[in-house]
Amino acid sequence: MLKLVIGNRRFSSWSMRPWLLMKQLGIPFETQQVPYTRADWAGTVRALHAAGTVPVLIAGELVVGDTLAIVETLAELFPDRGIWPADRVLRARARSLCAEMHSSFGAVREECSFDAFSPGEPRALSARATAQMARADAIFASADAGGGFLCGAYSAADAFYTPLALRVLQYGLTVSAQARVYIDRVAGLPAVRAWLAEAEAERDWPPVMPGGRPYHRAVISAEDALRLARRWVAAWNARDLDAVLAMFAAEGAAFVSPKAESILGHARVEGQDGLRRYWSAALERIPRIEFRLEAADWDPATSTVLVVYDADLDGRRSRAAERWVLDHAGRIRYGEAYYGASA
Ligand SMILES: N[C@@H](CCC(=O)N[C@@H](CS)C(=O)NCC(=O)O)C(=O)O
Repeated sequence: MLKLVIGNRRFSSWSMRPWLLMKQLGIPFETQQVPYTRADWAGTVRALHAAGTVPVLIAGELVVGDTLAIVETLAELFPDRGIWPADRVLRARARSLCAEMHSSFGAVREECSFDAFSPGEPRALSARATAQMARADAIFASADAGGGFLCGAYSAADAFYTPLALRVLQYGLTVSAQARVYIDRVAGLPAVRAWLAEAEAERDWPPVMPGGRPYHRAVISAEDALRLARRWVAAWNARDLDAVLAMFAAEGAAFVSPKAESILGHARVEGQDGLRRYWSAALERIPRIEFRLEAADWDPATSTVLVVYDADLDGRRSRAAERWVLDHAGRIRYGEAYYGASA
């Protein structure tokens, strides 16, 4: 089975190209992801291929880096899939377009770096990037006249231009109506939709990237954060452990609390089973719980809710706060409890 090593779907436009091509043309392969937030990213990728970039294609003894070489290797392995068009004129055009993508469009790439979560707010471009987009526009618009794709049927050329087409949507770039037809067509392809859906679901960590950018799309509104906090308070006051646990990620949830430290001997509790054990033990020791919510502040940049409340645990009252980092599904992936002065 072929293996394609990729970076994060949210950011890695180069990884996207051969992945789309193989999916769209029905070539079976497995994906191995090396997430960018992994501490040893560069070493891991370099161990596979000395260039140290993704994507890398592994096909038996062949280990191929660089998208152009990957596409040529795939065309050799699967000569009947239409990776390059059968027609020699179209084939020459497809090769030329792929090479142009590989060597050009640098200013657009720099000014509008590929980000599947970018919300489409219009961005002003430099003169260089504007000129490059005019060229891209002509390429996109040329598709409409033919079979709907850039070189007849879907080929490597379309896979190569899809990330640029998506940047138009990610950064609200102005294009001609004809170019837009092509952009919407490729954006709606099943392989593209699958890539973007998986980008949403990628559970990379930490939630804030180096430089402070959030990894996850902001998943809820400020009102939702308040609703979440109210549900949480109601669930604890009702001693409804299932309802509390349902607010935490099904996998990989973690919670840190000084109370866990005193009950279990360690402050950090992991996973649904660990949380259930900890809170069951806590509920046994505390016959009466009464929480009163004071505030729930939502920070969309870090997908974090800060909950401030009064905690009455069997008559012992204290000011308290919890910080919850939400995952892409709006569940608590990481929580931490802080206890303050007596209320
Ligand atoms: N020319 C290469 C470019 C690959 C590339 O730059 N990939 C990016 C991810 S989209 C990467 O690995 N960057 C990490 C680095 O350069 O250290 C190709 O076509 O595959």
